[in-house]
Amino acid sequence: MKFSLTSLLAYGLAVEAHTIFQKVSVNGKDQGQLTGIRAPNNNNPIQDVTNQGMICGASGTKSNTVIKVASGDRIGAYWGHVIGGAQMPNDADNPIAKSHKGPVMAYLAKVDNAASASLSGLKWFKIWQDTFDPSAKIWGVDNLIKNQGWVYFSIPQCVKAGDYLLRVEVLALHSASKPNGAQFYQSCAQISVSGSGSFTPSETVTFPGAYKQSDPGISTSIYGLAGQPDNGGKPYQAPGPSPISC
Ligand SMILES: [Cu+2]
Repeated sequence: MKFSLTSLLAYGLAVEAHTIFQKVSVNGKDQGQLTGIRAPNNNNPIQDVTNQGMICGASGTKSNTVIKVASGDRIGAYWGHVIGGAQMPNDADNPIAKSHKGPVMAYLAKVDNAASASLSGLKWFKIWQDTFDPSAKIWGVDNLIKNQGWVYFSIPQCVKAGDYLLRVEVLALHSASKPNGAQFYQSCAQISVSGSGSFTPSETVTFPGAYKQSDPGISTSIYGLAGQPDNGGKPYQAPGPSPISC
């Protein structure tokens, strides 16, 4: 097949300013690219909250590794514009375009075997989120960019030992006032947690199902009167449950 320069520009070189969660660190130790990760093969967002891709992204690569962590460990989740990070030298949209303001959230679901677990019917609970600071006008995504693609959170000390899928999500809200305009980016990490915690969540959610298109954190305009992405100076309510506290 022969491509004209125009079609190459339109398709081959089209730069979409999206992102992929693709790597984990444990207490600062990088576990390696796509190691222990189920990630989509491309950086396109899910824009339909009823899509199966809401679980761990569109099906793509799947590692056989299960990452060992202890409850209380500090987990880093790395986001890049494409798999590997930058799409080109000086990629201004790596790890994600600055326009893509929104929260970053992490969920766990207990599974028997993280390497082989099926994604359907899992019971998720939220362990962390970085949403929006109305006084500083800083979104979770701003902190992700400041940390060169990394977000950090701890596996709560109370979490019971065993295998889990760790779902980390960026919700980009720059077009969220349009129908199905919110962009959901998520992958999952396969982890095995050790420790003496005994927490079992009393409330869990499923994906898809946890979010509705009409949720105030999903169908929303983040632009204030001056056109800045400051949520009009108001607090922002992220979709899904509150993170567990223990
Ligand atoms: Cu995008």
